[in-house]
Amino acid sequence: MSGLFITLEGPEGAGKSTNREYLAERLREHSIDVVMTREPGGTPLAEKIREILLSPTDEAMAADTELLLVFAARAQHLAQVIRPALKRGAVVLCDRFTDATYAYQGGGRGLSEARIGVLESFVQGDLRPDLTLVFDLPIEVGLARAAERGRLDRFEQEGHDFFNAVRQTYLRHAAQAPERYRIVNAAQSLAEVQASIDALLPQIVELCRG
Ligand code: Z5A
Repeated sequence: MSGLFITLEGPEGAGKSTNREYLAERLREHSIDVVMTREPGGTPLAEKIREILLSPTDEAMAADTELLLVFAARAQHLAQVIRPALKRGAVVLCDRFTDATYAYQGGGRGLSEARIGVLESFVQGDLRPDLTLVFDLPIEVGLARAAERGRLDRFEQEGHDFFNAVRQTYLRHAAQAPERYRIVNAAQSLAEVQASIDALLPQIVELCRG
């Protein structure tokens, strides 16, 4: 694989989608071939799985069901979008990936990292993101931003302890592998967050150029 795989992560309302667009524009100014995508989803079939994952239901979804659906969507996304894009040398900017599984199904739902790791190896082989930007902010700030959009999805209906575990898992993973992760303070104004991205841009462009 010759492309570059960049993921954007963080708790609810951290600004991943907004800043994915911003980063894509900056990279395109350097004539870099960028593919923007997201998880769960990124293909028509994987987007159907996303709908199942996000829709509130009367029947509680078992944590293992949630985990397997996340990886089922990921297998489809990898086959249809991510691997072909990397193969042709593109930069893939993906809004959430397996770090979200460790954060939500691991930290949030309490599933073991060993169990998640088995599926990670099964579905991804040795493919891992080259760079992960973690947009970090106090959970109350992120949830307030998400709530402004109106109806809450199945994850957004969780409580404080769940989101705190999600955030702490991201921060722990980032601390364990600082060469792969960059933490962006997402509690700042949008202009300040984008200035932080601008500051990272030279090293990201250098990575893209290999
Ligand atoms: N999930 C999982 O459980 N396991 C997995 O493996 C994966 C996912 C891959 C859907 O993801 C859910 O799937 C997710 C985890 C689970 N949980 N939920 N819910 P998602 O990424 O689609 O959902 P999300 O995190 O809720 O997305 P989001 O709320 O849209 O967040 P965002 O993309 O980080 O933020 P945004 O859309 O760019 O911005 C949100 C709002 O804040 C918007 O109005 C912006 O204009 C505003 N904003 C952004 N930045 C700022 C700043 N700096 N200041 C002020 N306002 C701002």
